[in-house]
Amino acid sequence: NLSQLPPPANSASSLPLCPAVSPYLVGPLTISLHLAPSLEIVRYRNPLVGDGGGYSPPDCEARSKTALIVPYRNRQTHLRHFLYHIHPFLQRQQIQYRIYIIHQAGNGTFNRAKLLNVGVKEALRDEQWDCLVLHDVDLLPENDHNLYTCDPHHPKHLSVAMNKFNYRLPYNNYFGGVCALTPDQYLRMNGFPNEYWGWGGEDDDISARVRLTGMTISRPPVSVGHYKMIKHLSDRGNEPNARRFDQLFRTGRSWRADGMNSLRFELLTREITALYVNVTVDIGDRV
Ligand code: BGN
Repeated sequence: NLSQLPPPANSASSLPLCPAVSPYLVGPLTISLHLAPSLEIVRYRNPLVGDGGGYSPPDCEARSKTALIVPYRNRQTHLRHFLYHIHPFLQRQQIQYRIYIIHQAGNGTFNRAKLLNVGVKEALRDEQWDCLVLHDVDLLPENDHNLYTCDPHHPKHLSVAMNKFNYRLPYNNYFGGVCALTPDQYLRMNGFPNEYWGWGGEDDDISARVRLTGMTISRPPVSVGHYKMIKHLSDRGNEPNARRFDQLFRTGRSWRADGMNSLRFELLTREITALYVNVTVDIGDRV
């Protein structure tokens, strides 16, 4: 049965706890985007990655169990770059992890935040993850001191310095790109909004939810939170969402009714591939 995942190898082990700081971290990374590596090459380079893109450190018990959730449609070369880069990056951090690629079926308008809700729901069916990292497929972390673990006291924004914004935060409440929340933090804000179809605003809505539920954002230092965005043209099916200004204006009134508690979707397939779990989902379209 393809939807049944075996437990990660060391989940109930008697191994010693991994060190507080992984000895494998190297700091700043140089990323080459010359040719997108094939999935075979990525597999070959990551022999310890198990089915569904899962990994546990072989010689110590991880301090964090992280699910990486990536909204996706029609970005094959990005996905190959992403997997090639992210698997070794996460292994150097000595965390236990699995990667979920949440693929929006059909040609309807893209909906990043709703796909993230689906991903969280599907990931939490497998395992009691203690950290959810919500990740755009076109962003590659450039420093492995940027830990893919959660801050139990604050939702964490990881992509604080992206090349496309000249390695600075574009504005104070920016929460787009990559963030890390515990399941508790995530559920406290009723997850993410389901009604932002197309580009823009959904990350600002999520950021508003953080404040509306009495939390504040934590961030790594700018020098550590560097990301390279893979260049691309704007996508068909992800045109700017003209309603985003109105929607954002109403978040304070809508967040309790729009989110995890109103999430509806049809799971089409859930496939365990060698490097990730592929969840293909029909999330409908803007009404
Ligand atoms: C903002 C967008 C974000 C986007 C960042 C960076 C909106 C809402 C209306 C103010 N927000 O302006 O979604 O991530 O730019 O590109 O468009």
